[in-house]
This record gives sequence, structure tokens and C-alpha cells, in this order.
Amino acid sequence: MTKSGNIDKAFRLAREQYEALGVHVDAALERMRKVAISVHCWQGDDVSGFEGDDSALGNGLAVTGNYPGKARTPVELRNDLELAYSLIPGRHRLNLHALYGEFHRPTDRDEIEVEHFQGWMDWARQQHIKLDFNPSFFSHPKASEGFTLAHADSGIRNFWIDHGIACRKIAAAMGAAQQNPCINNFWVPDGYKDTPANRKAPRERLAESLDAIFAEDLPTAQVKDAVECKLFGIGSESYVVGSHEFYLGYAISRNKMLCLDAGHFHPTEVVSDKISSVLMYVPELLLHVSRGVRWDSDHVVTYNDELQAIMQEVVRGDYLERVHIGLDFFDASINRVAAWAIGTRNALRALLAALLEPTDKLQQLERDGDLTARLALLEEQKALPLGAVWNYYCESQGAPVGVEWLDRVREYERSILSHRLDSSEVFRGAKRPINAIAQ
Ligand code: RNT
Ligand code: ZN
Repeated sequence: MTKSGNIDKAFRLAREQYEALGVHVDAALERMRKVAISVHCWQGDDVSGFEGDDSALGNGLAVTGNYPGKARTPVELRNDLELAYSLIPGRHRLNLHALYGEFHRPTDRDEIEVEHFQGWMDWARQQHIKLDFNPSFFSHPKASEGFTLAHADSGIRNFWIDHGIACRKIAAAMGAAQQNPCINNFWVPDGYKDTPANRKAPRERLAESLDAIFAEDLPTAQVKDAVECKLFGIGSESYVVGSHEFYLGYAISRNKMLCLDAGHFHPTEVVSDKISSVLMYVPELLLHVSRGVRWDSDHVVTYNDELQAIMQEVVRGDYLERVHIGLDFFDASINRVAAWAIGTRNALRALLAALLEPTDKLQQLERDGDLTARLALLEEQKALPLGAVWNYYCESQGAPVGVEWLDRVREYERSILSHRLDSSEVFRGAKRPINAIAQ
């Protein structure tokens, strides 16, 4: 039997098992095909961007590791993304940050325009990829005091307000060009390392600045604004202006999309439980699927309980139309294309698992008060042959089956990434390329 024959055979057996529980496997696969995950561009170059000033990453964002092969130009980043997309089943989106524009002369954040993103828009059209966007309120001299939109100085605030306005225009142009709304997500790092004496004033200023940015009504067919909270960051341990309560209130009162980042809460607090609550009051939700580990909010997404719970909530609540799944992690200690492949494939695999749940049956048991059977079924389904359906899905989408995608990454590392080294860099320790480890 050929490999493909085995995949088909395993799939047919798996389908029988799922269908015995009342799951429509083909319908689940049909829904899978329609889900576009917003893949974040910033895993490819450690959130560096192309402003050309080599300024260090700041405002609580920290990328550790020095694995060789980081993309240094838009073309390199696009090439890396093309490989990553080819390793992931389905057709997905790209989430761009404002600092990834193509600037031919020094262009400050308040001056950026659509033309700086034309290269991305052309590429996206050719690749049949839709774009999302983010203003960048970090890694900039005017953010070096830890405050941007909530800064006490009106000159600094206005600079960042102009940045936000410029970004909405760019996002709207992307949305118009792709005939699909571009989600423009606002994450603002402002906060204090130590105990503030006044928690109120910066929050009032942040709300006022955001209102100024959103003053112009832009068609939601082109751009949808989202706001992202955070509990704390490196350097803003004691106080973040844009806390969960701040943005929940802001999003509800301004009819904006809320962004929940899985790494932005207390370690035992989970976003999966928040989805059905916030969707009672906000129109749509953006997820930054990520993984917090101690103080870092952005580890590569693994197939853990919370990832599964997030996708279960999206499916059980029938929210696929109202929840936009984006990714947010960055790891420079492993091959960056592999990081994209691992995290995105995991997010999709968890979504597939959720779509293959016997949701109707489970909810019926719950309505009947049969909580014993609910737990029994939830536990039994954990051993169902998800892998067989996932492999079949990957193959049917022309994506690699199992870990065979890693061979393609190795080959790319050998032929392309390893040549991107600066002459000053040497392979040693964590810098070893994966092909050297694998032999
Ligand atoms: C930071 C936020 C934010 C960023 C990106 C780069 O803690 O999660 O989403 O990761 O915008
Ligand atoms: Zn995030």
C-alpha cells in the first residue's frame, strides 16, 4: 500500500469512529478549509522591521536567541513566509506591523503611507493572502520613556496619534484592495515599572488619544479596529495603562473589536473562559494565540490544554464568524520558519480537534443533567484518532504530512538561511543549525 493509500485508509477508519459518536467529519473538514489564520510577520525577524535604524526592540518586547537565518529584508521575509505557508494546510492571512514598511528614505512613524506597503500588497495579491495590520507603538525614540498614547507630553501623544491615524488609513487601503476587512490591532505598551501615584490620568489620556485616532469613521468593510490589553510587561511590571478592564470597557463603549492575547493574563487565568463572556458585549474578537511561560507572553504555540480549550470555545459557541484567529509568538532560539510551522499547525490541529468534537451530544448530556456521561465522553474522545484526520486534511490541502515538513525547512536552511550570516557570526551552542543537530 502506498503512503497516500495508508493515509486514506487510516482516515476512513477514523471517520467511522467519529461518526459513531455523531460527528460529521466531512462537514468539519469543510469548515476547516474556510478558516484563515492571521500569521504574524514578526516571527521571521525577531520583531525588527525594516525602518533601517537598527534600534533595539523595546517597550517590554524581548526576543531571546540568536539562531542564524533571520530575515533582513522584505524579500527575505516574504520568501520565508512563502515556505512557511507551504507547510501549513489551508489558505491563511498575514499580519503586518507598521515597522515592516518598505522605506526608501528615513520615514518616521507619523509619516507612513500606503505606498510603503505597496510591495506587501502586491505580493499578497499574487499569493492570494489577505493582510491584517498593526500600528507599532514601540522600539522608537519617542517611546523610550515607556509612554506613547498615554504620555503626559501632548507633543509625544500627538505624534503617536498621528501614527495611529496613518495606520488606519493604510489598513483601510489594504482592506479595499483585498475586498475584505483588514483588522488593525492596537497594542500600546504604556506603563510603569514601579507603583504609580496616579493610575487614573494615563488611562484618561489613553482613552482620549484612542478616541482621536478613531474619530474618523472608516468603512468596516475595509478596516476593523481591535484593542489589545496586557497585564504587565518587562519594564511595566507594576502598571499597564491598557489593562483588561480598560480595553474591555473601551471596546464595549466604542463598539470595537477586543483582542485577547493568551499570554497577557495572570498565569492561571485563561482566555478560553473569557471568549463567551466578551462576545456577549463586543461585536467581534481577535485572538492572539500565544503561550505564556513565566514572564514571557510569546512562546511558540504548543498543543497544550489551553490551546485546545480556546479552539473548543470558538467552536462550541459557534463563533467562527466572529472570532479572528491570529498568532503572536517569537522565538529566535530555533529556526524561525519552523517556529511558524509548529505554532500554526498546532493552532489548526487544535481547531480540527474542536470541530471533531461531538458538541451536540455533549451539550445534550449537559442539558439532561447527565454530568457523569459528559465527563466520560469528554475523556474518551481524547483518544480518538485525530492524527489520521489531520494527516488526511494536510494531504488533501497539499501540505506536508507529519513531520516531513521539517525536511523542507532543513533544506531551506542549508541552501538559504545559513548564507544569511554576518561574517562576524559563528555557529556555536544555540546557533547550531538544525541540519547539524540532526545527523
Ligand atoms: C505585546 C503584544 C503585541 C505584540 C505584537 C508585536 O505584548 O502581544 O501583540 O506582540 O504586536
Ligand atoms: Zn499580542
